[in-house]
Parts: sequence; C-alpha cells; structure tokens
Amino acid sequence: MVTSTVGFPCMGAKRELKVALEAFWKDALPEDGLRAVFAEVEAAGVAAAAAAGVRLIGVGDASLSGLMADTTSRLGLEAPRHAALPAGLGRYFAASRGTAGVTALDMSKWFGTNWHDLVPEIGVPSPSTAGGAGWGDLVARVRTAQQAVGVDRVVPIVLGPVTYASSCDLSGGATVASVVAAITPSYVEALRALAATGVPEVQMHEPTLVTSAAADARPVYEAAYKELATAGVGMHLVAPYDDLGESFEWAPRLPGVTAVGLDFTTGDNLGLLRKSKWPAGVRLGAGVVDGRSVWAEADAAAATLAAVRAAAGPGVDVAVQPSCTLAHLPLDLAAERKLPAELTARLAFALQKVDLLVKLAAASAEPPREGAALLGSSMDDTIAAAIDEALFSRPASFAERRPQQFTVPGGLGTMSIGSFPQTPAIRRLRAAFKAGRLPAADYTSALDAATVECVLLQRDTLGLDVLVHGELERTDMVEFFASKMHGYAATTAGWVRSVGSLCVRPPIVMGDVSRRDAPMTVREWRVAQDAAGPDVPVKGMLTGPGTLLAWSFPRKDIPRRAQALQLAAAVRAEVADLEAAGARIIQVDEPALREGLPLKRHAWDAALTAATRAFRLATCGAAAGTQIVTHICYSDWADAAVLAALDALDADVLTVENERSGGAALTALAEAGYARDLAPGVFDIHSDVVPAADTMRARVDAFLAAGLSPERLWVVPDCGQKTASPALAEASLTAMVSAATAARAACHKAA
Ligand code: THG
Ligand code: ZN
Repeated sequence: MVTSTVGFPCMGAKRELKVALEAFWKDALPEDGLRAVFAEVEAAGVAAAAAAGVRLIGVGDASLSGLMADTTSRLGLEAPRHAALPAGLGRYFAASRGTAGVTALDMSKWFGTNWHDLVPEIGVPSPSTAGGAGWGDLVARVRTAQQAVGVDRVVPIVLGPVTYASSCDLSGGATVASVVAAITPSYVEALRALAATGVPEVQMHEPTLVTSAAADARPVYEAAYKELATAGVGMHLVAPYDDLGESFEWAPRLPGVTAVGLDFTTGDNLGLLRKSKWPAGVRLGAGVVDGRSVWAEADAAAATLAAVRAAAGPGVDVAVQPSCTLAHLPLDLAAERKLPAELTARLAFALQKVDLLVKLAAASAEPPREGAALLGSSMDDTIAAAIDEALFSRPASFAERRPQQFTVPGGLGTMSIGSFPQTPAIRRLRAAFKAGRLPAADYTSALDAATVECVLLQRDTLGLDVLVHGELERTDMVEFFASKMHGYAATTAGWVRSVGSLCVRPPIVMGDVSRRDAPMTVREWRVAQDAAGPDVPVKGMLTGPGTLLAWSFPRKDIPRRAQALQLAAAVRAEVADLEAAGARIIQVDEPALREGLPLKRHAWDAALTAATRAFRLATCGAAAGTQIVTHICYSDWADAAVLAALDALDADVLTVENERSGGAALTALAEAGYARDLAPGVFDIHSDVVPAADTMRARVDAFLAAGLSPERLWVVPDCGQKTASPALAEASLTAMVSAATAARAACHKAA
C-alpha cells in the first residue's frame, strides 16, 4: 500500500528557521545564511520521511512566509506598493511585514487552523502573471530532494490555483474565475517543469474544495483542471480539513487528477464514499492520520482505513496519508521529557505520525486491534444536560445591571485591552527563573514591583479610567491558564508555527479540566488593585473557554462542547474569586470566537450556540454590579449569525478590534442594533507609529455621530499591547487619553 506525506513542519527541531528569520530581519544574518537554514530544515523533513519508509514524500510546503506568499511571488501578483520595490527577499518580506512607509498585506487564518497566511490584494479585474518570479525555486528544491531520496519518491506540493485565487482579497474587482483564468498558464508551465524532473505526480492542494463555496466554484475548477491536465503529469488533488460535501461527486473526476487525498478525520468523507462510486483509475489517498491532533489513535486510524477500503471496493487503489500537512503539529514527541508516561504512550507528533503511516500501510491486511482504554475522564455530552439552565443567565437584565456598574462621569471611559509590553527586562527575569537561576520568591517580587510600576503609569502618567495589572506574569495566555489547571499537559518543545516566525505551544487537554486548588489570577489582581488604591478600578483579566479550547489540542474522544463547558466552569470559579476579592470589572476575552467556526456554513449555528453557552456559563455567575467585559479580535464578523452570537454573549462591554479592519466592526455592530456598552478600538496596536490624537478624536466623533451615546462608548486600543515597545505603548495611550478627554469636553459643552 502506498504511503504519502502532504507537508511537514519546517521550523526545525530547535526552531532554527524562526531564529534565522528574526536574525535576517535584524540584519544579523545574510540572505545566504537564511537560505542555508531553510534548505537544512527542509532536507531534514525529507530525510525523516524517507528514513521512516514513506513512499511518496511531499516537498514544497515549507516556506519563509507561507504558500500564499510564495505563490504570489511566483505568479508576480504583488500589490503595486510591493511590486514597486526591488525584486528579492526585501520585497517578499515587505508583503508579510511591511517596510518603511509600505504597509504589509492582511493575514488570515488558514482553513480553521492556527496558521496565518497572507491575503494578497489582487487590485485589477484581470491580473497578469508577466514579471512573476516563476517556479524555478520549487523545481530546484524538488531536484535537491530527489538527489537525497530518489527521483520517484519526491512529490512537489503546489497550492492549487482555485484555492489561491479564492484566498485573495478581490475587492479590486477581480473574480475567482478571472484570477484563475489568468494564472492557470503559469501553473501549466510549473507542472511541465516539475514533470521534466521526473516526479511521479504533483500534489495540488485545494482546501477550498471542502468549504461551502466549492459548489459555486465547480465550473472554475473544471476549466482550470482541463487546462492543467494538458501538462501531462498526474495530479494528486489534496482536499484537507473537512469532507468534500457536494463536491464529492465531481472533484475526484476533474481532468488530469490521478489521486485524491481526502480527510477521513473530520466530516463524513466515509459516508460520502459509501454512497458513491469512486472513479476508476484514481488512487484514493486515505487521510486517516489526523494532522491536526497530537493523539496517536493508531487503532482508530487502522479501523478507519479498513472501513475506507471496504467502502471503496476491491478495485480501488487506496493509499495511506495524513489528513492534512503535518505542519500544524509539533515536530517530535521524543523531545518531550516531562510528559506523564500514560500520556506519552498515546501521543504522536509529526515524526511519530510519519512512522504511523508506514505501520498502518504494513498492517493494513490485518484486522484492527481493540482500542486501548483511554485516559480517564468524566466528560461526555451528559455534562451539558446536568448543568442547571439558570447558570447560563445573569440574575438581572442589562438595563437593570448597568446602573449598578462602574461609570465614568461624562462617558467615554478609557482603558487598555489588558496586556502591557513584555520588556526585555521581564523576559530576562522569566528566563532566569525558568533556568533555576532566580528563586521563585525573587521572581515573584520582581514581577510584583513591575506590576505596581505598570499600574502607577496607567493611573498617574496616562490617566486611564480603568486599569489593568498588565499580565507581565503571562507569556501566551492559553499556556498560562493551562499551567494553572488540572487536566492539561504542557510541552516543553512542542512549538507550532502560527504567524510568520511566531510559534505557539498549544497545551494538551488530557483529562478532566479544573482549576488547581488556588485561584489563577487573584493574587496579581490584588497587587495591582492595592497599588491603584480604592478609587480606581483594576479589571480582572481572563481568557474565555472557547479561546482556551481553540488554542489547545483538545481530546478527540470527548465532544468539544463538553470540554468547553468544563473550561467554562473553571473560568466561572475564577470570576467568582475575583469578585469575592473585590474586582468590579472582569474581562473575559474570546478572540477565537469567530475563527473557531467550522468551514461549512451549515454547521455555524450549532458551533456559535455552543460557544455562546460556554461563555455564558463562564460569566453569568457574576453579580449584577460586576461589569463583564469581553474582547474580540482578528476577525471579520460582518455576518448576521456572528453578530447575533456577540449579542447573545450578554457581556456588559464589548471591546472589538476596529481600526485595523477599517471601522468594519463598528459599522456592522451599529447596523445590527447592538445595544450594550461598546469599545471599538481607536488605534491599531500592530503599527509602529504613534497614532495622532486628532485622528483618534475623529474616530470617537464618528462613533458618536453614528448614534452611540458617550455613556455607552469606551475609548480603547484595538488589542493588547504585549508586543509593543514600552515607549510606543505609553505614547499611544497618552494620545488616546487626550483624544477621549477632548471628545468628552466637547460633549459636555454641547449638552
Ligand atoms: N495565542 C495562541 N494562539 C494564537 C494567538 C495567541 N493564535 C492566533 C493569534 N494569537 C496570533 N498568533 C500568535 C502566535 C504566537 C505569538 C504571537 C501571536 C508569539 N509567539 C512567541 C514566539 O514565537 O516568539 C512565543 C510565545 C511567547 O513567548 O509567548 O509571540 O496569542 N495560543
Ligand atoms: Zn485582541
């Protein structure tokens, strides 16, 4: 049975590529050095797959910025402001990071994973690929891999033209069809050049096939693949992240397609396969090894593989492969030394998943063994039924609650979103503590001193109305809360690339989740509130259950809903402890609310209901006088179902990223008639430039002109300021407060 990989992590065992990228950006590493590191990590992935015995090794999804970025330069579809720069890496990185006076492209989450790729702006209705860099880089990488493992084992990975076009910003007037028509000739050239190296096939990754948009795109796919087929090389169509849905009937029959890789770990490709006849002569790549889960599930994968073979029937050539690229997984379980043994036995990271593929293919004639007993947990769907419905509602309506809550005289209250810059000094302290060079008591007292300083800065220098403790003790919030809970395991080297060179270490839900004995955040809150004094409130800062789960590796044997509710119960207990300690304002962030939605539109309502219920369970224990704030960012929610869910959260104050999305958030909420307190961001925290007070004042005036009353309106940044420099954060907030003060004075005069 053929085994195949469809992509591999590329950061390197010690995150060598991250280090090299960041050094290159600081001018501390020349281009050659960066390219050498890239070649090394790519070669290491190829060598690992070959050593494991994989037959067809996918090469080409490793990237300095992402496949969208690479495809854009190959096709020459840079936005004019980037195309104007000299060709080369400077231009390439300007698209993802910006450069002096030239803004970057937007980023977007990749098909529900935690990877973010660029959103190229196609500014004209009919783009031209003349002037593109072409596909020589990929051809060269394929040749290098061929020299290492043999010509017939290397399969180039290409981002398919329809998914590329569908993932661009087409507000310049182009359509998916017009872009695909324009770029297909370049793809044909790529296929010809790759075929000339002797590759057995080329992988065309087309994740848009699994989205609700696939049905409408059928003619575009058919026209494109008819042309691609003329290159004469077999195409392995890879459709990861969900089932094919309605496209199951036609996608495997697209011209030139000789193999189709399907995801059998999400959705219902198996049911679809049982109902239809698989086209003759097309290999079925059974994606039974879950590329998005750290659980090994060897027996489940074997059982699924057996079921796929039975459903496909005797004449169909079935291959084993991962459900998607393995790039969403940490690299190597063997690098973990601190995980509990009963957990390690059940896990598989990228390297272990590759081994699993080969084992599955070898054992595929044997019947699957009984599934091993799973880790203990009391979670199942009965958990939802067992929770008293009253726990999902606040004791009073917003109209009754609001007068009991904190109010800034004249309205237009100012606050930050929560995190303050993690300065080099703080990072050094943490590194020393983690290395055992700084005793815990000294670390804590140094952090407390920094927290007090942060509070006094906010109160005395900046004059904010609501203060925060600054989250100096936290690195990634999900990692932080997981470390404070039972039922979670943390990895030490389990990095997964998320944005550019930035990585996360998602914690693993391994059992029943609950807070360890002590409150998770109360001590730091109290340090801050004591420093602030009795007259100025300090917000308690928590992460919501949906976001905690979305950015973790969840259990797969337990419904997500049940895991979200357990997390919600833990957050609810923390809300109660903060309240008991005296916090009158508590923020529960849910930045992943929108991004965690399924790829298929029909599944949204159930997902949004589950997310809303988890948030409400987390927050509705708060007394009427406790102001519940939430924060949402990184997403595009101009959708009626999402807006209804934001309303259903029943938070007292909703802070939303607004400036970066060009005011879209506020417009959408205002049109939907959102009636509680709103805090649309007035400046983009990702910018290196201090925002002008006048510009922010104009934003506030525009919000007021849109009908928001000053009493309902808060003035805030777009998001947390963890990654800003202290000087930038301070200058930006100073300007923000003066904008709010001026706007408040003008309202007062007018009244
Ligand atoms: N946490 C988690 N997932 C996320 C985000 C997050 N997904 C989406 C969004 N935020 C953007 N992603 C990131 C990912 C990583 C980092 C910032 C934003 C980051 N990483 C550090 C690095 O790679 O150097 C390491 C982690 C750290 O020191 O905190 O800064 O916020 N889970
Ligand atoms: Zn945010």
